[in-house]
Amino acid sequence: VTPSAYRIILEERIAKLPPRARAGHKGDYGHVLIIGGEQGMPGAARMAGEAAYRVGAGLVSIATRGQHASLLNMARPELMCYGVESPEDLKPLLQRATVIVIGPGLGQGTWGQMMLNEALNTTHPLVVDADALNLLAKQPRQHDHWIITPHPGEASRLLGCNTEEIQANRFGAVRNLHQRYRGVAVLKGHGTLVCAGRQSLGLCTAGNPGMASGGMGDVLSGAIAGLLAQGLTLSEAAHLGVTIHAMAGDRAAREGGERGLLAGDLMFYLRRLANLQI
Ligand code: NPW
Ligand code: AMP
Ligand code: MG
Repeated sequence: VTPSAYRIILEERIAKLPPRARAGHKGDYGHVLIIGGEQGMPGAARMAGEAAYRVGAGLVSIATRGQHASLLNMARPELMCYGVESPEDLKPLLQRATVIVIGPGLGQGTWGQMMLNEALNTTHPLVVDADALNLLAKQPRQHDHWIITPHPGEASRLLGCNTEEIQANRFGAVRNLHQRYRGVAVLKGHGTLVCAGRQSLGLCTAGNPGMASGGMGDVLSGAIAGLLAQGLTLSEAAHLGVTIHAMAGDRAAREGGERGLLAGDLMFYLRRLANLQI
């Protein structure tokens, strides 16, 4: 797929986003709650949150470890940040949100497990990523209202095989992920795949190896959630989120090269692409 063909794909997919009304207010564009940021990893939650804002979410909150809340709030004041230590702390935040992301920097300890158990009680659309997927692999469940976004390592845990087997048959793997976990499955990596049903399989050929750096997947989960928050279906948000994210990576690499590309460098381009400033 050529860059100009990607432009057409993006235009078609962005057309699914309702245009912002002149009198629109932040309540019209959804409220994303990111749950993550265990010891040492508040940055993952921050990047997911910022990406959700950069594709157009109205409000973004972060539920994180107590010691990280004020730090995150200072780093990106637009994010509302809450220290959450128990399921009771999380409940009111889940009620206020319209879309949930769980996983970026969540860790796999008791705190992360407790947060995941509580988050899975919600009926809101969910993006399940990173450590939430590693926890899910130990206790598999099915949902129709979630998007799972594993990289090949996480996919191998979810399917109980090794990474090489995933990479040897990526189409089969994404179909198996969808079959076993339901909802929408996104298998990340070079040539990201999206499976939203038995007859629905998408391949993204945009993106580049500069994107093989820490935090890149956290940006993707936030971007998908920001699109869900604006009313797209699970399938639409997964396809558009993957497209915008990969194209943003390509734009950023075009500016400064692949080597040394940071996940945070995508934010500027996410905004531009979400507004069709290509
Ligand atoms: P190998 O080595 O080939 O066997 P993990 P993580 C494989 C947080 N972060 N193709 C590969 O396996 C995340 O949000 C926080 C092939 C690799 O070693 C998580 O919560 C950051 N194989 C947590 O860290 C920034 C591939 O998977 C292994 C592959 C752990 O997440 C960083 C790594 O997977 C990070 O996002 C591919 N394309 N991609 C922050 N700033 O706060 C991956 N693999 O062990 O689940 O570790 O992905 O780093
Ligand atoms: P994660 O491993 O969760 O941080 O996710 C990495 C993100 O960067 C995913 O969206 C991948 O698809 C993307 N990515 C990483 N390496 C490449 C690559 N070589 N080509 C295209 N996309 C990549
Ligand atoms: Mg990741």
